[in-house]
Amino acid sequence: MAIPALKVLVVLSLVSVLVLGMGSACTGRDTGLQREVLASSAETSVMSQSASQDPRPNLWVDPSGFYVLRDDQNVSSGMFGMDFHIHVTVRNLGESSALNFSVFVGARNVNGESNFTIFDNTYNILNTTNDTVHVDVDWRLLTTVEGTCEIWACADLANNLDESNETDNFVTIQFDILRLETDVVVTTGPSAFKGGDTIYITALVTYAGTLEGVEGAQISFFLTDSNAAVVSYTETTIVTTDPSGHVVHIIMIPTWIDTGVYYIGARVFDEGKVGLASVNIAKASSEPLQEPVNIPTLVIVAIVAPAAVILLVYWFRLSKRLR
Ligand SMILES: [Ca+2]
Ligand SMILES: [Ca+2]
Repeated sequence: MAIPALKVLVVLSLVSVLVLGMGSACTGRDTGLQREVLASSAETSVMSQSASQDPRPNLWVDPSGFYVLRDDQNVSSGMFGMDFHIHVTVRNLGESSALNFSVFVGARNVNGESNFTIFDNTYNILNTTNDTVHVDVDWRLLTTVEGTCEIWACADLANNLDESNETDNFVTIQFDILRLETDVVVTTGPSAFKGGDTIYITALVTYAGTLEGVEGAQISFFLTDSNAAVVSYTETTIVTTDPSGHVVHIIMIPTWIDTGVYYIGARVFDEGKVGLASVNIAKASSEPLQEPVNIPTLVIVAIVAPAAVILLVYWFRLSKRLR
């Protein structure tokens, strides 16, 4: 039995030598790389300790989660009357809950001349790690002033929440407001009229080159002659298109107008469009062909007529005394 015991002892000794040898070989490869890894680990540990020591929340507006959609497509431009959807993603990267914080969305032009709020609301993020609030905003562009602007989003705008990082709460997207280009189709039912008649107009305003109606467009109508000159006293009041881009209105045809072919023009905001629909206007049947009395004529009549009456009375009294 002594011999097998000796064999086992020898084998164990050899294994021990091999293991120790390998261990010393690993130790022998403790190169600069290993020291760098260890140092890096130590730094990471210090950083994580430092971060973990800051108990404050930290709101972060994720730039990749901030975008403007139209019909579910990402867009960076638009025109008056178009509807957009703005999406904002806010995360709390901090170590405690972010309570009762605001999210504002706005637009400003790049010159800083105008800046307005599109949306604001208050949110809570109760969990402490990477929890997220998704803010969805419907926005209709209601300016015709073209130019480059920025859509912006800001978490905790008034800085009511003490955060471990206050510099990552604001993001912007460039957004170009394009000139409103429209097509206008005017229909009148009958196309033959006479002086003194009323023309009933139906008009459809669409984005140029499309069938999409423009809602909220301000439009007025007028008559032009064949030289595209606006006929006096025919411009209508301004009316606003409905959600489908339609509008109905009337034009009063002056009784004094010459017979002939005329055209109905329209003015969409400040842009005039002429020759949209032709109308044939005949002589007024019962009204005399005369220009309307204008204001200077009325003023002269108002001054001269009383003076004439006073003079007449004075002359009458004077003639009575002379008798
Ligand atoms: Ca922050
Ligand atoms: Ca803050």
